[in-house]
Amino acid sequence: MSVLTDGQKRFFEDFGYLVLKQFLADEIGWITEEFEAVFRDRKTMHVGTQRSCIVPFIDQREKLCTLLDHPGIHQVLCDLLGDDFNYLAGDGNFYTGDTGWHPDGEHERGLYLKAAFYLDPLTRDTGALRVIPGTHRKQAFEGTRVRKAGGCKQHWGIEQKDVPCVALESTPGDLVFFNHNLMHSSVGGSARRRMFTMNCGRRARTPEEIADLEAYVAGHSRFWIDSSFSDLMKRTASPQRMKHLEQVLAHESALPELSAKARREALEPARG
Ligand SMILES: O=C(O)CCC(=O)C(=O)O
Repeated sequence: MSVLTDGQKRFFEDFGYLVLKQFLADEIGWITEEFEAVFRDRKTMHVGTQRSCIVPFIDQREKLCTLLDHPGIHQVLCDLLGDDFNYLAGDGNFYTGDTGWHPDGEHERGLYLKAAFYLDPLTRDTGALRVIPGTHRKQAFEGTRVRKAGGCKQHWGIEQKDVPCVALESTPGDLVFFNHNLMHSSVGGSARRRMFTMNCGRRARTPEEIADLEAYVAGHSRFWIDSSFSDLMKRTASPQRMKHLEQVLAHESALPELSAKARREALEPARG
């Protein structure tokens, strides 16, 4: 049974994002402890001058993997993407400072979204996610500069903080979903702003959608990973979870070679 109302589904479709206030209020304690444990286990020294990023993220701890099985989160993802949605990995971050305006994707087909878990209270000017509603609809903005808002200074002579937008001020326990094509940014965050994500997409059906999925998965080579998911994520998967991993697993055979190339060519894995 749907968790989202028809109005919420239409809001996501039309504006490209959806905030579920205090959706994880009862669980945010353990989620935050597990988040810290991943960085502790990895012995990541976050120095606060640049973003620290781990991919895949929830995969690193058995309990975090279960967020993909969480009845509420699972149902919202089914509501937005269909019951056979793909899980597409995600990152865990200590962000530092501002994030410039950008979309995460330029998808012409399918539907790709990000579920974002912000673990600190954030206001408009202290690092809350900012979005330009509707910009996931690429065609509607063709012939404008709005989907290139990163160039706000040249285009409009304004700072990134002054680009018209909605700031999704959040409290730990809120859950933010946004379409990968949506323009987003943040301003004024601390040097240790904690956030992790789960990327998901509608199951690919046509050859073109499969090609898009393969390109998306291949992009993970920048993180120097040979599979989109950890062994732990796969080993502990129930049949329900496996349904959301299987299409990616069937289309990631190019990843080891691409990652080997990335290791030869870059000094370190990408930080986002
Ligand atoms: O919170 C932020 O600073 C930006 C997040 C972001 O760009 C992303 O997850 O794609």
